Amino acid sequence: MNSQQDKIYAHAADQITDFQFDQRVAGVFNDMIRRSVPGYAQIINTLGDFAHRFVTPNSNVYDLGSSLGSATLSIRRQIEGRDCQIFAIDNSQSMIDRCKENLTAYVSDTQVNLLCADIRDINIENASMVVLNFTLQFLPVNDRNALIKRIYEGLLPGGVLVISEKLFFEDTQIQTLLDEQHLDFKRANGYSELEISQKRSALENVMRPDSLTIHQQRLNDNGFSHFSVWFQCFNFASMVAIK
Ligand code: GEK
Repeated sequence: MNSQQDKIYAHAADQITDFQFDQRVAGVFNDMIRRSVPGYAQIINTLGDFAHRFVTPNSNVYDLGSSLGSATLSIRRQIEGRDCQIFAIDNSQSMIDRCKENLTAYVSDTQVNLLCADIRDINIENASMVVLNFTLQFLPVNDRNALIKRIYEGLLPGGVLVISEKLFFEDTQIQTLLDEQHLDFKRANGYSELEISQKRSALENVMRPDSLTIHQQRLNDNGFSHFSVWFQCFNFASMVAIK
């Protein structure tokens, strides 16, 4: 997948506006997410492995907040011949346009329905797998429970939900430690102090991480009976919940 290098916050801006998934971000997104999210490539690959295990014939798969389609592509490769449909949904038209190009670059017999829509408004049904790969953290906090409830209702028994998120830690010492380690990861990937601090300001009102306790509680409250973190690097984690 082609991507320009992310230089969006490389120059000092007079004013930092809230982060948006616009055309500029969509153009550099692959580079941005790989240099900003520790473990991203491993998580994407493993989503394919989960799909191989959990996706049942004639069922639906939902990739909620699909961006450029990395998760969808990884899943699609593992479920050929199962007569499934993937619903890849994002409310950024710029992401959808680029995602379409990425998906059509590969041949597949699995239908992908690419929709520009708010994930709070879509129907979820007959699902054997739902993915929220770094998307839930961008929803208003008060809307998260309702989405998890609808996902649970739309999943088939034995179906899987994978949620990857940046985590918040109530223990301030741990929060500071893991946050610093994440910043070191970004520095090691070539981001300057200016880029790091401007991006941080842009995300402040837009991305609100929950703690692991809140995630687990929300999943339990909505009926998921099996839950575990399956991956963690610093303050980034991926969780698996089974209906
Ligand atoms: C990946 N999953 O590469 N409805 C639909 N889409 C939304 C909404 C919403 N309410 N809110 C945010 N988005 C991807 C990465 S990025 C994560 C996901 C990140 C979309 C938004 O447009 C963006 O494309 C995506 O969720 C979040 O595996 O940038 O850290």
